[in-house]
Amino acid sequence: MQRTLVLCKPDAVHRRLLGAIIQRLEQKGLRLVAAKLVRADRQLAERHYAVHRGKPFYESLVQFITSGPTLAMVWEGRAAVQVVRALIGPTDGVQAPPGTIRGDFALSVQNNLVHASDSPQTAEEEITLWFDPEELVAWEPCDERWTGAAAG
Ligand code: IDP
Ligand code: MG
Repeated sequence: MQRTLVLCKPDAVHRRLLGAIIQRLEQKGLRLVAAKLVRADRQLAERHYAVHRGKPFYESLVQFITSGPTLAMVWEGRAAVQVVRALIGPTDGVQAPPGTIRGDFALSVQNNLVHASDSPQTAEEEITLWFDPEELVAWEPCDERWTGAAAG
């Protein structure tokens, strides 16, 4: 089972879109295994976006991601990395097709609501960066007794 890091960036928190974003990941069948609200400091932001250091948008991006709370999450499921990238859509909200999170809710390139790991290797590194191991809660899907459908 694969895991991926998903961040709801400060614009998602400010715009009250956390529920809508989480709903899509849950509806797809992915499992939430960790979540916390974090105000990223500059060091965390720089480590997270190290690959973009030197690019024209880097400084603005670091400012943005440290500007308010981020909901950091780990989601698990079959091909979770690829599946979440498909659900969020391309980076630029203008290019992102309707039906994707960015396509439905974002018009900006920078303020595009969500980050998701782009490979299994990156996912491992990013999960380690944002979470301590004991913050990950592994669980199995419940059986029907939990829904009341079986024995009440
Ligand atoms: P991704 O989030 O779709 O993986 P990346 O290319 O890895 O996109 O860029 C990381 C983040 O940097 C984007 O999500 C977006 O917030 C920001 N970003 C990327 N390209 C630009 C740009 O050209 N202008 C402003 N911000 C950008
Ligand atoms: Mg990226």
